[in-house]
Parts: sequence; structure tokens; C-alpha cells
Amino acid sequence: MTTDTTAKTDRKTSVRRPHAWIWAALAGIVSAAALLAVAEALAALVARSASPILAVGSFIVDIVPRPLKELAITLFGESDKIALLAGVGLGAAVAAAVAGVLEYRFRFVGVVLLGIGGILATAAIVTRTGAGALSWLPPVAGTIAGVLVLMLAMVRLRRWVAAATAQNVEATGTDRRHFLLFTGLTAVGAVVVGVGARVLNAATSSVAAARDALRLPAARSTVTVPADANWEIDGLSPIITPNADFYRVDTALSVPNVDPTTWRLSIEGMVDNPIELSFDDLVNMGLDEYGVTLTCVSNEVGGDLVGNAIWTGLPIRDVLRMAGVQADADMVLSESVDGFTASTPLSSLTDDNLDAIFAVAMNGEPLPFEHGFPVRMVVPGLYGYVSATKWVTKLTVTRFDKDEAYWTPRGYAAQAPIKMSSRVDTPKIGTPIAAGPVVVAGMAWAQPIGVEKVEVSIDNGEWQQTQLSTPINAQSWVQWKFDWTAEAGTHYIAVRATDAQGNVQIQDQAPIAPDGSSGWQRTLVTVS
Ligand SMILES: Nc1nc2c(c(=O)[nH]1)N[C@H]1C(S)=C(S)[C@@H](COP(=O)(O)O)O[C@H]1N2
Ligand SMILES: [Mo]
Repeated sequence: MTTDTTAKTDRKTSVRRPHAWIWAALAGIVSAAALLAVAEALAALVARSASPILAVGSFIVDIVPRPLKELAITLFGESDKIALLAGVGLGAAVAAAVAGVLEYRFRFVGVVLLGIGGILATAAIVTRTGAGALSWLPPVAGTIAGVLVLMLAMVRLRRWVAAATAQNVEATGTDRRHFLLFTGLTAVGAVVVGVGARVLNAATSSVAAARDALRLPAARSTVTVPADANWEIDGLSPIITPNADFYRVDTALSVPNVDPTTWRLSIEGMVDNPIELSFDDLVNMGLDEYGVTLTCVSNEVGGDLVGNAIWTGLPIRDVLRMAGVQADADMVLSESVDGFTASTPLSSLTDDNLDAIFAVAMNGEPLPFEHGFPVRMVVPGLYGYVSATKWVTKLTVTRFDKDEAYWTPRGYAAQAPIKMSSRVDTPKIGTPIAAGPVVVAGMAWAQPIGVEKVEVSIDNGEWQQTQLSTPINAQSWVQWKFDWTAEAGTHYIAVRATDAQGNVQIQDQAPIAPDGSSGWQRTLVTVS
């Protein structure tokens, strides 16, 4: 009975003090959310590319050292971009929480921190290639909004704490409500406005309509895919990679939106007459089809960063000829709208026997946005990072000793021909197979020479010839298959290719950096 009374009295006179630090951290996060939401909303209205999260993410993409980038790709694979954006978001949330706590403890310190964050985001936005004249506006307005939210939230939090400290029951309740209502409504508003603006920004791109409406002149010549170029074998890659399955590798966090009606290609540098071409100028030079296998330098032996397509386009040498290339040039630096650059040997672009092209269509449809709409380069025999510039807008004719491309200072070779390779597609490692007849099959490529033969070796036994599908051309990969009688147990299947000049695929294992992986794939299969 006595204890009960005491408890009742206690409840009446003691007001619980809020966990001020937690609420301050939350206020910090809500302020950052307000900052981003206002910036996204203004970006959607006045400067589409001025998104703070994307700009900071892109800035990080450009500065992270190679080992970290490789680790990210190993860990997250093709989701590396989403992982990066999530990381940027998490980092921003933690920093904002710290700013909130500091603001509560030391007035204005959090505000200054938030302001610095806003200035950094503004810097990341205005320094990006293609930033418009108004691109500073969204992050600056966002920062002002964020600072206001933080200060207003702090006023309410301090009132709540003061009322609780004074043990004023009524005031504590009111002030708590005011704080929670303010931060809660701001948080909900920020999420609705921010997400809405980003979705709107992405969905209202008029470029999608422009791509749908695009009518390309018919190709003057087409690539004939031989009847037995493609075997349909379970697990074996098709000889033509559908666009939807084609690997994608680039540094772009948001896919560039390039309107073909305003797109221009300029040819400058060591040329007699610098020229500028519109999309119509380019396609009216005449289009033809070319079958070319594209390969990424980041492809490990046995990996899938490789694909084959029929590209519609025109030779780059025809455009270079119009500009008149000067004699002592030896490199072409191609640049995309988002600032990515590739250094391609001039000779690879001017060779009459090698069709380096500006491509405008991929497997019969205008280039997908992810693959470079409206125009990209495709150069047979060179890794993508030194040749296959997507969203290309500028070629600078120059010299290797004068200019360097995006990946060169980041640990990759300035020149990088594709290394011949072969891989096993089926059976897949880890998939148990039944004893008896088994079709072992895969892909091999040796651009631009062509694959002559592919051999397999079972359990380190002698090399045995496989059958090749009829090649589309020397620039395209081929399928190979081998009829194997599998006995129960675990087995190693090794594969190697030989090109039409008699060169055997390099056996020495090399990592992807600096100029592409090498080695013979050896896959382990379990037969039961
Ligand atoms: N603008 C731009 N073009 C680019 C890149 C890039 O990061 N930006 N990456 C290159 C690399 S490394 C490769 S392997 C190919 C991949 O082309 P895909 O994504 O169409 O397969 O594009 C090349 N072109
Ligand atoms: Mo690549």
C-alpha cells in the first residue's frame, strides 16, 4: 500500500527528460533530407542533372582508387552503382546525424557542417561535364532549406528539454508535440517531394520520345548470320546477344539523356578542317551493318563482360577523312557527354581493312540508352575502355604523348587490344551432371583475327579438338562444343583457343589490370 502511493506521487512530479542526443541526430537527418528534397525538386524544374546524391556519387566514381573499385565490382557485380548510391546515402545520413548532435551541443557548429556539405555537393554538381548555367541553384537552395530546418528543429528541441528540466508537465507535453510534429511533417514532406521529383525527373525525359520517333535510313548492306552460326544448346550463349542481356559497363550513375536533334559530333585537334556534324549529317553518310563482339578489360577469364551484336553505323575513317588528319597524330581521344574519354590508336580507326564505326543501332533498333544513344563507337579488337565511347560527342585527334584518357591515370594501359579468350558456358561449375554423354560448350573470341580452333583438355589429358559454329566474321565470337562421355567423379575441363594466325591463347594468368586478363579457364564439374 505504501509503495503504491510513492509510485503515484513520483509519476506526478517527475517529467521524463527526452533523450536529446537521439532527437538531435534525427533532426540532423531530417534537415539533410529537406536539403536533398528541395534540391531534387528544383533540379527537376531548372537543371535536370543537378542532383546532389548523383553528383557526389559520380565524383566518388571518378576518384576512388582502382583496388577499391575492383573490390566494389567483386562484391556487388552489376549492382555496384546501386551499392555506391546506397553508400553515399548512408554516409550522408551519418554525417547529418553528427551535425544534428553537434548543433544541439554547440550552437551553429551543425549548421556550419551542413553548409559545408551543401557547398561540397554544389562543387560536385557545377564541375561535372555538361553542367548547365543554373546547376548551382538546386544545391544552394537545398542547403538554405536544410539549414533552416535544422535551426527550427533545434529551437523546438531546446524548448522541450527546458520544459522537462523545469519539470513543467504541461509545457513538456506541448513542446514535445511541437518538435515531433515539425520533424515528422518535414520528414514525410521531404520523402514525398524528393522521391517524387526524382521519379518525375527520370520519367519526363523527352529523349525517350525522341528515340521512339527516330527513323533511321535503311542499312545499305546487312550482316548475314550463317545458318549454323548459332547452336541452341542449354546453357550456351546465343551467337547474337539480345540487347536486354548485353553487359553494361560505364562510369555513368544516371544514364545520359542525349537528344539526337541537338546532338553534335565535333572533330578537332590535329586536323586540317575541324568539323561539326549533326545526327542527320552522320546517318546520311550511309549506314551499313557490322557484326562485332565487344569485350570489357574487366572481364576475368571465363567471365561474362562480353557480348556480340549486329551494329548499324558508318566507318569512323570516313568522318576523319572529312576533317583531314595531320601526319604526326597517332591517337584519337573520344569524349562522351558525361566527360568519359577513351584513347584509341589512330591506325585502328583509319585502317581500311578494319571497320571501326560510329554505331547508331544495335541488333536492329536505335541504341538503347544504356548502350550509348544516340551514337557510340565500336572498334573491333580493342577493349571497350580504349575504344567504345558511348554517348560520344567529340573526337580530338592528338598524340599519346600529349593526351591521356579517363582510365589511363587510374591504372589501366593507354592501349589495350583484346586478348584472345575462350570460356566454358556449360556444364556450369557447381551444377551436378549425370554420367553419360554430356555436351561441353562455350564461346571463344580472337578479334579481329578470328578463331581457328578451340581445344579442351579433360583432367589434364591431351588437348582435343572441339567443333566450332560457323563464324559470322573474324570480329565476332564463335560457339564451340565437345561431346564428352562423363564418368562419375569430379573432373576438370580446361579450354584454350587458337587464332587464324596460329597464336595460342596466352596460358600465363594475368589479372584484368593493366591491360586485360589472360590464362586458360579450368572448370570443375561433378558427375554422379
Ligand atoms: N561514355 C562512356 N562510354 C563507355 C564507357 C564509359 O564509362 N562511359 N565504358 C567503356 C567500357 S569500359 C566498355 S567495356 C564498354 C561497354 O559497353 P556496353 O556497356 O554497351 O556493353 O563501353 C565503353 N564506353
Ligand atoms: Mo570495359
